[in-house]
Amino acid sequence: DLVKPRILVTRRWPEAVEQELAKVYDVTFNASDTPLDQQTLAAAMGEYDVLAPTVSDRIDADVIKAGDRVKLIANYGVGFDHIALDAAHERGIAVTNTPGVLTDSTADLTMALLLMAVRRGGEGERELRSGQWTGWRPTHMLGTSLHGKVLGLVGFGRIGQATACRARAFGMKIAYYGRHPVSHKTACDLDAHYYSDFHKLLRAAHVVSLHVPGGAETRHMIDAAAIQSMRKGAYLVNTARGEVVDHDALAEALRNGHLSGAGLDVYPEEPQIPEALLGLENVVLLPHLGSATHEAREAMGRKVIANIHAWTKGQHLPDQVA
Ligand code: 8YV
Repeated sequence: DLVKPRILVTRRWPEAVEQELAKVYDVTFNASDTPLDQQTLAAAMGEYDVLAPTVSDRIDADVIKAGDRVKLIANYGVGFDHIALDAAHERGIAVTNTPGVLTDSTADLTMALLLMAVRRGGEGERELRSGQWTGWRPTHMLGTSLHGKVLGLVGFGRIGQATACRARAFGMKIAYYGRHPVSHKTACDLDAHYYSDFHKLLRAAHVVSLHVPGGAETRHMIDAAAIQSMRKGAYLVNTARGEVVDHDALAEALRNGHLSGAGLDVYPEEPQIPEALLGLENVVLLPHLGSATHEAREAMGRKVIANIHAWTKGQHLPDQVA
């Protein structure tokens, strides 16, 4: 206890949680506005006891093998597809994440994107700001009503279920695809129809929303064939991970009218936006804002801190993923 564990936090956090962490440990925050490069991350493996990265860091096997001081990777975020878990496991490095505390904020943003997409919010704002709005008329910028429509959730974990509860309040019917049906009661006690067949779920849904983890298993799950299975005029919403979607296939379907619209918060190589999407009116593009609320980002910091505390005391790690 004489020597405080050295912790590297790869990005600035909200001030309150930075202070909470710095009170107890020897903490270095990356003060710059840009992520650390691979070389710096690799060097850090030999210089710190704990690494607290974010989605904007690629903690690949090369980084993990570059040093042997780090014993805990306490990720600030729920998704951990940017961390090479196998390499961490091999080296005896524990990995934790921050589940639960960003569920509501991410489900809120999913609904925002969904509503923006079906009611053409982005398009309308662009028209107005560019001085092109000529006034109210009965057929101006008509969208799609949600009542009675089917929301097809791909993945029905915490965020998928929280999105379903919100969509129920808009009168949507809920269907989902996942490896297993969910047997427990969801937070809002809803009726949700389980499809064990992914393409059947796609055919049933007026809006498809993605809530699966990223990584090799889900890469391009929404490809040209999947989009072909979606109803003509359907919408796609993605607040999960960018690489779940083949964006060339998506852009083509948005262009040729097979899909009416899409709402995206995540991209395969952030902060790059797939070029083909930028010129399309019927896609709403947000800059990875899913968990971007004061409440969630502070709670995420507190979860990271709780995992670090447990680790320093040799206790069971509350949110261990590897
Ligand atoms: C986080 C996210 O802000 O938690 C996640 O998986 O995608 C975001 O909402 C990000 O991961 C921070 O690391």
